[in-house]
Amino acid sequence: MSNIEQTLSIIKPDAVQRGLDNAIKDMLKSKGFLIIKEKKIQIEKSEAEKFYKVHETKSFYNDLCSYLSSGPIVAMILEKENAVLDNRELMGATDPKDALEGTIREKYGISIDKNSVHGSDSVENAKIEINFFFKD
Ligand code: IDP
Ligand code: MG
Repeated sequence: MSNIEQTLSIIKPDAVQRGLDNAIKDMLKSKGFLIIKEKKIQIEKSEAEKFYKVHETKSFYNDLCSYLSSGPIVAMILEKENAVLDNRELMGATDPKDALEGTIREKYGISIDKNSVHGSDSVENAKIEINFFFKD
């Protein structure tokens, strides 16, 4: 049975700044992801705080929100079979030094904070995050 899902992917400021948007999109497309919508934007810190609210008690929350709002990002709606988990697998571990070979973070991530991509972690959060960036 098919299980087509959508998930939210973000190419983070470190990767956009290094001109890696197309290389990352090519990795996604080569794994069968369709890019349904995309936009390059820079968000306010207050918007980053809303987006990452789940992390508000963490020590790194303030730096994380400053970082996500520090430069242009590319937000994308990705679609494919099992998109949420397959995107997490293609992204690799949060800390690039733990990310498996062939993953986006292994290839392009600089550090745990500058790890090049975001991806929704559940179907439920994917819906919330897609709505956050593409509600209109
Ligand atoms: P994820 O991006 O792999 O889903 P989360 O645990 O949801 O990882 O954390 C969100 C983001 O917060 C990470 O992508 C990373 O940039 C940052 N982050 C997570 N843990 C740490 C940490 O221990 N120190 C600094 N930044 C962190
Ligand atoms: Mg997460």
